[in-house]
Amino acid sequence: MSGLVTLGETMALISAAQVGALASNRDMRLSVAGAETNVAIGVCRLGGRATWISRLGDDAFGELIQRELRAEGVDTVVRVDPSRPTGLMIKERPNALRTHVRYYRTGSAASAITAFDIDTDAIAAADVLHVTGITPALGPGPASAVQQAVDIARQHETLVSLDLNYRASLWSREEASAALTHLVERAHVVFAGPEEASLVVPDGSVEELAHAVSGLGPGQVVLKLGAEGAYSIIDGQIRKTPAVAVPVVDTVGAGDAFVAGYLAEWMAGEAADKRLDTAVSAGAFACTTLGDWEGLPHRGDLESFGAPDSVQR
Ligand code: KDG
Repeated sequence: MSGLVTLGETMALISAAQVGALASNRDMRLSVAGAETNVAIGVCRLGGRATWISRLGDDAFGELIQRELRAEGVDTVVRVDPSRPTGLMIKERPNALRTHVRYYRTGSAASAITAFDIDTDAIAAADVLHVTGITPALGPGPASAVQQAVDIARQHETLVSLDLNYRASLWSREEASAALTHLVERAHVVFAGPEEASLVVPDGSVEELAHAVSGLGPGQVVLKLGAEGAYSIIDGQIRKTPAVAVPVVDTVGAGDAFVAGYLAEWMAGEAADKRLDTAVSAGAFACTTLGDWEGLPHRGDLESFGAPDSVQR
């Protein structure tokens, strides 16, 4: 096995179909959501291979998640736990200016992941292990699983990629700071927004943050700046990559698209400029559609992206 291996929780996602208070919104849409599987799907759509390690409940949501991932070409190493449910996330737009996310994931099957769930052979044979700051926030078991996965990756020279992905509703900044600093020190590639970077280094300008994160050890530090593009320090070289301007429909999942674009190109042997160009294009493309992963681009999408508007007949 090669390609990317990731681990973490993927939940059923119920989204309100219309803008307005959830309590009076009758139309809901069922899908799936998880930062790590978003990256795995993104890599597969760009022509790479990806494997996801996790636990799911023995329920319809778990079945839906497995089915969607299989349909997207993601390999799964999943333990089905009959005693715990699959996690659930509800997404509402109380008004046109706000998206609000609520988790029902305490006690979920994935929150009981342990180091024993880690597939050593898959990580040893992989090109990249991708982890996020969400998994250690789920509890001591998932935190130890991430550590174990990183240990195995480092022993086998598998690239360790970390997206800080801070989720304030899962843990405090203090808790996150200690756990994530340790992970940053052991990662080869780190992705973060500026606010997330300030969890692990003193707050400052984008440049100061990137240099400070770089000083913790990772050879590739990529700060995601949304509409401003990206600021990176890769093998000591600083780059500012402009964003691709698009009409924004939904930004959720754009960061995962960015990471998928970067890592897919790294696995394809591409140089840093190409990795970053694909990352910003994939992130922008994902903003043009609704959904956490549905708008992740295929190769063909990126080739025609940026071309003048067209009517297809
Ligand atoms: O990165 C997008 C994610 O926020 C989403 O898909 C769900 O993994 C998720 C989380 O924990 O917020």
